[in-house]
This record gives sequence, structure tokens and C-alpha cells, in this order.
Amino acid sequence: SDLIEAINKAAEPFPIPDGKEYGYGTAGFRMKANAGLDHVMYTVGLIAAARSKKRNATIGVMITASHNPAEDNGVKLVDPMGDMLEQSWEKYATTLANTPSDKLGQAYEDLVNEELVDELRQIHDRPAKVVFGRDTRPSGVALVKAMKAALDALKVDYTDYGILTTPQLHYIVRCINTKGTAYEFGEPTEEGYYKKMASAFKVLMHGRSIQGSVTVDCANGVGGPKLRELLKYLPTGQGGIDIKVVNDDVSKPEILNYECGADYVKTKQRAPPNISVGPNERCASLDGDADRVVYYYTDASGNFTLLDGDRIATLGAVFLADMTRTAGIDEKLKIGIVQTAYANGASTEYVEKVLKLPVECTNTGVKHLHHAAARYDIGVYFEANGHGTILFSENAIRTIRGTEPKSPGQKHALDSLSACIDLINQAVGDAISDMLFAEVVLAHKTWTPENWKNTYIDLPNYLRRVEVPDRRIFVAVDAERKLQSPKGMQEQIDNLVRLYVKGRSFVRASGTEDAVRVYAEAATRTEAGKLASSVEELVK
Ligand code: 16G
Ligand code: ZN
Repeated sequence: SDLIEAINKAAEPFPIPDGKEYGYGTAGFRMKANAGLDHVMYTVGLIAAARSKKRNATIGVMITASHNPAEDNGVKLVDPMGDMLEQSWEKYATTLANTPSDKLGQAYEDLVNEELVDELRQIHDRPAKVVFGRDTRPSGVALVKAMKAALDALKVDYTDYGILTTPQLHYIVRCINTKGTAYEFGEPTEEGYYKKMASAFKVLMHGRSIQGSVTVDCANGVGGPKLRELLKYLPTGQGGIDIKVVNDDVSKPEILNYECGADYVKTKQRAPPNISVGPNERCASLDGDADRVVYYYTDASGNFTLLDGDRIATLGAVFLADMTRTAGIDEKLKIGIVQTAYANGASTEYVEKVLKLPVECTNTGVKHLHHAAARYDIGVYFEANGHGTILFSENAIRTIRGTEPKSPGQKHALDSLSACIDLINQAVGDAISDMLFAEVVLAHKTWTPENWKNTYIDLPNYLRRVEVPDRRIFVAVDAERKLQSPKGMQEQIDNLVRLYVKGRSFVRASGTEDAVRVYAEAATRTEAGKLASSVEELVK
């Protein structure tokens, strides 16, 4: 047909390099930007269009490689509510990506026949709408062109939002799709994003003050200019916030994520070398697309303390549990915390034993945590590496916004909770929003970073990356806490773990790199190291 030909023709400039194989991984497609990613982008245009018709809604596309080096890039699809592409569609994304340009028309037609056909072809005839954004990587410009070629071939309506953080794009998608409904999310613009966040922040800060400043390392990525923009909307002085923005130079692509950013701080367990702050001053690091944040500080004797995603989760949970109690609605709302196997054992114990809240463990990757968290009224989810957010169910929103306060204290708690719903990005984990939320909670509790740290003491731990001949033989089950294959290896791990006080260890194949990861924790640093090394020996 004409459409098949139009698709094939427009795909010609974007061939698959010889021998290349693509996969829609944990966070979409990701690779060296010049290694055939333009072909992937073209096919993502096709998928986005089909998905838009299927859902009869606007679909988002975000072009970023997050914390990876500047020469990498990547792309992921965003579903109508601002969440990640439904998993059952990932196979289409992978199939189309691996289809040569001259066969793409037919491949698209196959997808249409499988997903978009009803008796009258009404689904297929629906108009499609796609919106997209990209991080500061220079390769993004050409990648956008490749995707537009597909959208033009299908005559799809689209809006290019230019440079955005990943969470901003997710926000915009959700705003567009909820407009005019009872769950309207906000104005679908960058300015709308800043305004919504700033006004919620002001409500939460009313009558409080934040101690000292917070230095924010933006990984020389998109978070820098966007955080600076947000600052124009935030109050300073009493009830305001003093944010010192550093590593926000996006004019030199090669310094993106270089010796800075959330991934650097989390994996190296140290502050970026170019940051200079006084003792006990709060620092936060964002990653390259600003969907991940970790905190840290250095004390007067030079000891570095990382306050990672587990810490942000527990901080948030403490605050929300207190607030729902004060608001008198704690009986009506079920709060839960979702973690992955990487969560420090001490954080899990703290949530269960001290906060007395349920904890759930899922596979690694935001989409898994997000879906689990959505089953609670207030679902707090964070990966240790700083990806995460807090979800409020429809029941929670109705209860918080519909309860008549009987005292000033109750009113304050209800207003605060209501502002949390707006401050915390409900679409996806958002470094900037998470950071403002953490600042608000610290201000409410008048906690220093040291107070925060002392809520529980992390078990010493190690994370090792092990290169193996074939990582696919490592099949993990039980939320990646146990190995099903190779046969017998789990028993061997269990035998090692038993030798250590508070020992815990697991092995899983990476979803983003050709390697296996070994995690180990134990009561002392030496023991954690020994356990990690002995499990590593098993795996090699
Ligand atoms: C991806 C995930 C991240 C996860 C990481 C694990 C998203 C947006 N990103 O970056 O959440 O922690 O993969 O990587 O879901 P690994 O499988 O290589 O350990
Ligand atoms: Zn990221």
C-alpha cells in the first residue's frame, strides 16, 4: 500500500549497521549515539504513533542516556499517564528496531493488524499525537530528525518540547492526557511544571525555615539550567530555600556526568572532587537527565556520608506517616514502601520494626517499583541509587482533599499532605521534586543531615561488577534475591552468607551492561568485603 511504501522510503537514510542487534531494556534503548541509534529513533516514531492510536491519547518520547557518558544516547517511550511504556509493548519496540529499513512498512502493518484492528479499522484511523523532549547531548538533534521522519511519513501530529529533564517530559504527557478530567495534573508546559512545584513548596514551607544551604551538583546535564529556572519561582529568605547550583555547565558535552552526578557519588561513595562545601553542609547530586538524586555530607573530621534513595524513602515515609496521623486519616490510608534487593538491610529493618510499615521488594528498574507502589494509598518507592517517587492513590487524594478538619493542627496536616501530592511528581521519579520534598521534611523536623543519618545505621556493603563469559545463564527469581540458575549456585551463596553476622548477598545479571552484579552486606566492613569476594569467586 501507499503507507507501507511511504514508511520504507522515509526509513532509507537510517539503515541498521551490519550485525547490530537492539533491545528495549530496563530503561528503553541505550547505546553509543553514532552506532545506529538513528534507525532505532525512526522505529520509535512508528511505535509511538501506534501506541497513541491504541490508547487514544498523547504518547511521549524522551531522548536521553541519563548517567551514561556524553557520547551515548538513548530513548524511551512514555505512556499516557506519564509512566513507562507498558511492558507488553516492549516486544514491538524491539522487533521494529531490528527490522531493516526496507521492511519497516510491512512490520508496521503487522503491528497495526495485531493491535489496532477492530471491525471498522476505527482504532487505526484515529489521529495520533506524540510529544518529545531530549537532554543536553548534542546527538539528540539528529536523533529527533530521524524520529520526525517516521512521524511525518505517518502524518502524525507532534510537538517538539526541545530540551527537558526526563521527569518534565513525563509531567507534560500526563498533563496533556488528564486535561479536563477530575485528575487534571497541571499546565502542560515547562512553566506550568515550575509553578505547580513552587506553589506546593510555599504551602509546605509556611512558617518554617530551612537551615543553611543545599549545594546541588547537576552532573553538567539538563538538570542545571532547569533547576536555575525553577529557582526563579521559589521563595528565598524566610520560608525559602538557598540552593547553590554547581556542575551546571552544559556548553561542554564532554564533561556531562564526568566525575560528578548521582551515579558517580553513589558508585564511588565520594563527593565530586570539584565540590567544596563546609562540614555538615547538605549536598545533593542529580544524574544526567535529573530523574535520580542522592544526598551526602562530610563531617568535621572529613568522614563522608551518603544519604541515598533508601534514606529519602524512609525520610518521606516518616513524614507522611506522621502527617496522616495528625490529620486523623491514618486508618483510612495504607502506606507502603517499595524497595529492590539493593536496599540496605538496615533500612528495611527500620521500616518494618520502627516505622511498622509494610515493605515490598521488586525487580530492579523503575517500572517494577512504580507498579508495586501504585497498589498502596501512599506508595513510597525508591531504588538505593536515587530513582523514586511517592504515589498517592485516587482514594488518598479524595480523602486528603475531602476531609473536613476539626482543629487547626488537623487543617495544617491536611493542607501539607495536599501540597505533597503536588510537590512530589506523581508521574515518575524526579530528582528536583524529590530534593525539594526532602528539604521540606528536614525543615519540618529541624533535622541536620547528621540527624537524618542517625535514624538507622547502614550495614557496610559492597557492589561488584563481574565480567562473565555469558551473563544470560544467571537467572534470578524472588525479586532478584535468589538465583535459579546456574544450578546449585544459590545453595553455595547461602552457605557463604551463613558465615557472617547480618550477612546478605545476591547475584543478578545487569539489565544495562554485559556483566553480572554481586551485592554483599554484613555487620562489619571487613566481613562485607570478604563475603563479596567469596561470592564473586563463585560467579567467575
Ligand atoms: C536502569 C534503570 C534503573 C536501574 C538500573 C539497573 C530506569 C529508568 N532505570 O538504569 O532504575 O537501577 O537500570 O541497572 O528504570 P543494571 O540492571 O545494569 O544493574
Ligand atoms: Zn536518569
